[in-house]
Amino acid sequence: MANVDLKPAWLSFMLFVFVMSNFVRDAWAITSRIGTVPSFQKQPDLPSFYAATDDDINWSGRVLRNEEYMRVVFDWPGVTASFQVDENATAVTVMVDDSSLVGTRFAVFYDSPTARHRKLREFRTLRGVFSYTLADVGILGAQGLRFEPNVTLSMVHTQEAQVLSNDAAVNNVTVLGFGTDGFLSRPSPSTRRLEFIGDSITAGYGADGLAPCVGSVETNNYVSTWAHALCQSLDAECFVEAYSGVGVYASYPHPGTVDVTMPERFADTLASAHQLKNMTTGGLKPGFRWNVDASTFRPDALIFNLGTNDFCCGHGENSTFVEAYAAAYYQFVSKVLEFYAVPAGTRAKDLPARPSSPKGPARAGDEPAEAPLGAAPAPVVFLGVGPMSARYQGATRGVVERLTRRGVRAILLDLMLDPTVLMGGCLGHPTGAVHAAVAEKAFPVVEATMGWK
Ligand SMILES: *[C@@H]1O[C@H](CO)[C@@H](O)[C@H](O)[C@H]1NC(C)=O
Ligand SMILES: *[C@@H]1O[C@H](CO)[C@@H](O)[C@H](O)[C@H]1NC(C)=O
Ligand SMILES: *[C@@H]1O[C@H](CO)[C@@H](O)[C@H](O)[C@H]1NC(C)=O
Ligand SMILES: *[C@@H]1O[C@H](CO)[C@@H](O)[C@H](O)[C@H]1NC(C)=O
Ligand SMILES: *[C@@H]1O[C@H](CO)[C@@H](O)[C@H](O)[C@H]1NC(C)=O
Ligand SMILES: CC(=O)N[C@H]1CO[C@H](CO)[C@@H](O)[C@@H]1O
Repeated sequence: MANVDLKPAWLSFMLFVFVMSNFVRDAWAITSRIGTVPSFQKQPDLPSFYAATDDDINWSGRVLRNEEYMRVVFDWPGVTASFQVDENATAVTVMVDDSSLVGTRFAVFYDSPTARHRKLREFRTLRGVFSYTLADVGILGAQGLRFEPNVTLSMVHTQEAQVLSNDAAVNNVTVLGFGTDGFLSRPSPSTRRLEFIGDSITAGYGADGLAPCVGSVETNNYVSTWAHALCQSLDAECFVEAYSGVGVYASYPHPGTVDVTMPERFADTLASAHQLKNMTTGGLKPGFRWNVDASTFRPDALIFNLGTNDFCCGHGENSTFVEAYAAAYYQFVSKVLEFYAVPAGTRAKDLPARPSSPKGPARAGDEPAEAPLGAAPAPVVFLGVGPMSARYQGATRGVVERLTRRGVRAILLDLMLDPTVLMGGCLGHPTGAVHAAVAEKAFPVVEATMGWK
């Protein structure tokens, strides 16, 4: 949750209230939607159905592919399905089996040679198996768009597992497939790839809310974040691992959730894997291990922003803690770089397609004489600080310097805005407008460093 300095008794009480109010509101929302205006409609019969595991559908982000049942299961925010639609289609739908308690939300984007990143709509799912319209001639026409050659549709998951239900067993989302009267095909591969690793800021906690409010399916939204804005403005394909409350060395103390740090969660295919503690053993429910496969997805840059939660609660005044944070952060970044290291001797044709070598304005000493972690250049590392607090800036700068000494191209990414800017969203989090300002600040730094002008 937020990096707000509250006294512990207040904190527990407030969190209790938040959890209960969420529950009541969500229960009400479900009942009212079922009773009055449902968010799903009976779908027209569409002649073609593409299974979620079909080769024509591209998934970005961590998903569990069930080839046997031809389904794709996920719960991290930012997971994206994308595909091209031909010019004669009139509608595309998605069939979702949502096992979460309160439903989840998706945003749909349209890209064509003439219109970039146009948001068509957002929709909220219901528990159960239903179809939802992603796009049709009416929705497109209302925005002056149409199905034309080389249109790509992207469906982005905008919520976090932990908001959907406290029960890890019932908060995943399964996509069964896509219906259409046209043809779907794989989009042309993106030449720029980013991986974001962050906390509630990157997950979009409370970004659609206006304070006072708390995180919920209504107020949280990944597509309102600085991370999503950067992916779009840089035309990059993104993998996102973001989890509210998470820290590098210590997560935000929250009575309702398990204290797991990002270095531990990084191994999870489903963000919910670590959500439940086994009451008998005290151990965590094992999840599906995510095996980083550099031949499938290898980011050009890793963009971390972790520390807002670590430095809550006065931890910044504890020098032992600050040192432990810096050591854990350095180790975590090193570990992730190791996952993406390509063994010496790997033939170029075995590597994923990469853009021509970045020739950004590297300061002398930034660029290693030779890539130290393998045959292919290691991803550039950005360590973000802000916009909720700069308390972790000093320690994070130390991590950047240590990585740089080792030959890693590491950059401190300053995401702090003018102190007069109010975060405005739920529990001290940035609103979509503030996120946009953060992205605007980060954009020239990432663009220049990566040589992506
Ligand atoms: C779309 O329809 C036109 C006219 O019937 C046809 O010439 C064209 O080949 C169709 N395009 C595709 C991708 O099927
Ligand atoms: C669509 O993409 C294909 C191949 O990527 C290209 O040859 C064609 O010119 C594009 N058409 C339009 C209208 O942009
Ligand atoms: C997803 O949720 C369903 C229904 O609660 C559960 O049976 C299933 O095991 C979950 N799948 C995964 C991969 O966790
Ligand atoms: C908890 O751990 C015990 C012992 O390993 C196991 O028998 C039990 O099934 C676990 N419970 C859950 C809910 O995973
Ligand atoms: C300072 O942080 C260390 C490391 O987390 C912890 O063991 C110690 O108890 C903390 N000291 C105080 C006074 O909180
Ligand atoms: C065509 C396209 O965008 N392909 C992407 C599909 O997803 C993988 C990751 O799973 C990317 O690496 C591809 O670039």
